[in-house]
Amino acid sequence: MFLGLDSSTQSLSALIIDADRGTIVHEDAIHFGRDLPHYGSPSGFIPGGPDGEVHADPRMWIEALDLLLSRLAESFDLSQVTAIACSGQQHGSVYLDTTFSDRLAALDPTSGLVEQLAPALTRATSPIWMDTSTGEECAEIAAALGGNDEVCRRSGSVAIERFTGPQIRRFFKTKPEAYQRTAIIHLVSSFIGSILAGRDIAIDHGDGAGMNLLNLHSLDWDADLLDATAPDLRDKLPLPEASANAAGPVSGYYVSRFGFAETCEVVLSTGDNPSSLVGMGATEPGTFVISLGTSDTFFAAMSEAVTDPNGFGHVFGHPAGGFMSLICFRNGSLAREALRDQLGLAWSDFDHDGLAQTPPGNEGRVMLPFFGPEITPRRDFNGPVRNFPDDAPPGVQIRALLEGQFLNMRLHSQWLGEKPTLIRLTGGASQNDGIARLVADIFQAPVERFAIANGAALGAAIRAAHACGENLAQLTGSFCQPAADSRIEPNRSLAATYDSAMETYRTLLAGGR
Ligand code: ADP
Ligand code: XUL
Repeated sequence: MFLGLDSSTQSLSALIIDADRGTIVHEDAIHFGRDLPHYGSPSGFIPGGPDGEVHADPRMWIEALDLLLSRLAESFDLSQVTAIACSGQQHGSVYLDTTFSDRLAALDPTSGLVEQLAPALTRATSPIWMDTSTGEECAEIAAALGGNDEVCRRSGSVAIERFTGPQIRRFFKTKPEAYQRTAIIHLVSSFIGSILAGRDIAIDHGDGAGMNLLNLHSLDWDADLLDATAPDLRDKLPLPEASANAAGPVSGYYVSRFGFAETCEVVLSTGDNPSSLVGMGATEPGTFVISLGTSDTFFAAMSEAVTDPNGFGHVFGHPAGGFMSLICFRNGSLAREALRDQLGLAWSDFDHDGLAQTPPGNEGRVMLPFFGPEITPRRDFNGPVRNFPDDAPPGVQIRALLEGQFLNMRLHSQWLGEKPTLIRLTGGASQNDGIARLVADIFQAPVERFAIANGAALGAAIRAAHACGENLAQLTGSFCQPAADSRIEPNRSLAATYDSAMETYRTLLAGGR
């Protein structure tokens, strides 16, 4: 049995697999807003932060871990678990003083984690990936390196507001004494893994690459990026290591309190996107994952590490070695919902009154689908741009939005230099048949839909099994299966239509009509 944990924005979830039988045997989750309302974070973060700050209370993550494990121990014999691995929301960081390591080593199973660990925090709240407060710090880091091209060449991404390095720099600038008192900085994923292992564990290459600090060529912290970020930073960071490495046996706290075996191994943690790459069975190049959630994300294993010359996409470590791409599109479901509400429609009308009423390619009518600020490409908010009248019929608008979104995705994933042989679609909007068909036609690749709600926790459980010697391809083959009858083949006769729509889209984006 292998336990995967995922500490995401809104919840901490657990999934246990039986690797021999190929079955998921147990699942549970703590919803931060619902189960831990005393942290005042209905959606997993503290609302109303100033200047683009989005922070969460790390005590909430710690308390959730105790609560989840006590629930698991009530309904499952945890002594059967051979290994545990964690996944965490990327980029978020936790700041701790010199007492943290000793506290971890001496955890007392007769009292709770929060009271034992919270006194070590040097920063009461943790910036998370939704934080946009570090524009100035990004500019400073880029300038120190001689430009963003160099930051991207080394770290796989230009300096990005939500990435951990710029966040650390802001902490150093605004709270220099607290920064100085900080002995160790963890990512959410390595923080949770450290508590489980009872010692500070390494940061893996998957999540570590989301910091603007890891040099992807040497797979070590980059001396110039460290210097550009904050003083003495190397001393405050765990070492970067391969994701599949073991971190040591589970802490005695978990043996005494929840009945884990003393031999149960903790495997290094990784970020939720690298973990989902495994959980979606997309560990080989050629299979692209598109997740249509609040934002849309796109990720895939890479045959070779190339970076996005435009600076929109990211390169992270692949949890099984090598690299993966990740591209985020802020106007995902947010934009689809905005148009749905403007037109006063339901999701089912979206398909029937939208896509079904209009021809593929929309007779050349194209929309830049930005209903709010966008990060890929970077755009301040100025609303969608259309090459057709604003009062066109609903069907035209809907098709233009959806085609615009996937043309934008196709255009901004071209830097990968790879065409998909298969697309695995997940997230809320993947339920929509018309949307799934559109993805197949625009990318000219078969689409499989995934029912798995928790690809990141499944990926963590599979990684735990893989690190203990189980075969990765066999594991993904048995656990990462698409929903029955969910495969959609592309209509090959539409290839030219969408090549031409892409050119129209590109022209509109460049300011033409
Ligand atoms: P997240 O993980 O970001 O919370 P989910 O993957 O759960 O998001 O997706 C939720 C989103 O899916 C909702 O915001 C909603 O807009 C969208 N959604 C749900 N059902 C449909 C549908 N049938 N068609 C299109 N979008 C849908
Ligand atoms: C990736 C990112 C998000 C978080 C969400 O760069 O910021 O996908 O990992 O959990």
